[in-house]
Amino acid sequence: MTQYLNNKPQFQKSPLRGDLGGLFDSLVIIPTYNEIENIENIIRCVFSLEKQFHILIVDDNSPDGTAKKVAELQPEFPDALHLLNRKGKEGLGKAYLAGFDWALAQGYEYIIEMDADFSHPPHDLPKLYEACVKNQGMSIGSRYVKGVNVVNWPMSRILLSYCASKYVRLITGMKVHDSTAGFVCYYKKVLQTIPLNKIKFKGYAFQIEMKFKTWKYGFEITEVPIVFTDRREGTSKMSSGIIKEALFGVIELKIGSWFTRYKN
Ligand SMILES: Nc1nc2c(ncn2[C@@H]2O[C@H](COP(=O)(O)OP(=O)(O)O)[C@@H](O)[C@H]2O)c(=O)[nH]1
Ligand SMILES: [Mg+2]
Repeated sequence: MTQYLNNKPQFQKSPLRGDLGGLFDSLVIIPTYNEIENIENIIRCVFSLEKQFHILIVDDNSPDGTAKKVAELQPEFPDALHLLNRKGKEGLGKAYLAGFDWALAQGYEYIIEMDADFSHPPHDLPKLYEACVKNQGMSIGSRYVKGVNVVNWPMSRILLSYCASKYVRLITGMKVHDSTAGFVCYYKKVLQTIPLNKIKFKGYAFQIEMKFKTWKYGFEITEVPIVFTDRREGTSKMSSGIIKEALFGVIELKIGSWFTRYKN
């Protein structure tokens, strides 16, 4: 059980991993901001899977008490359910970076990003994990491998997301169909190789930046088809600022890459 009260946690290695033949080799990081309607269900859903995953919730001090709910559930899942309490809302990118640091310090081999709102089907976690074990790079739960697999999103959001992926492909030359996807599994070496302290974006651009750098550092990327369903509970934190960041961020990434040596 882990609970940290500031953004610079002291890491203590859990005794559960390493010698147990990969039983607890993987961590699902779920960033949360006001997810009280989803948090218990998503945690229970992940722990009900046959393949064992540990969970780290990274909460940005949600006013609705999301973190408190997690803390209440921790005694039921000792050593498997972890919580990182951050001081305030800093965007999904920063939350994930804090989660990555924690996961690497703990020694997890496979580190997964997933939303709290059931948009990413938890039953696809084993499939995502297996693809990453196979390629020892990155696997992406992808909406756009074959056509468009999105349920319940308004047409405007589907178009935005789909066009964004085409735009990223065009500008960067990266052969990924769903570059803004937030359902991603990393082999730890990827996160140890990319200079995480230089990751600058926070929203969708964060997702694009991580994929772009994974690709630039020469890791393999596999897209696994999933069906993305819009949240049924709670509200989206998507904003026009996040779209703007992605729009200009992609160009910045491309230009930045001309001046960077990617040594693996
Ligand atoms: N810790 C943290 N989590 C966030 C923040 N913004 C969004 N999230 C979480 O990131 C995930 C995706 O956000 P969501 O609002 O569903 O974005 P959408 O799917 O693009 O509409 C959810 O689990 C949110 O609770 C943030 O600033 N901090
Ligand atoms: Mg969502």
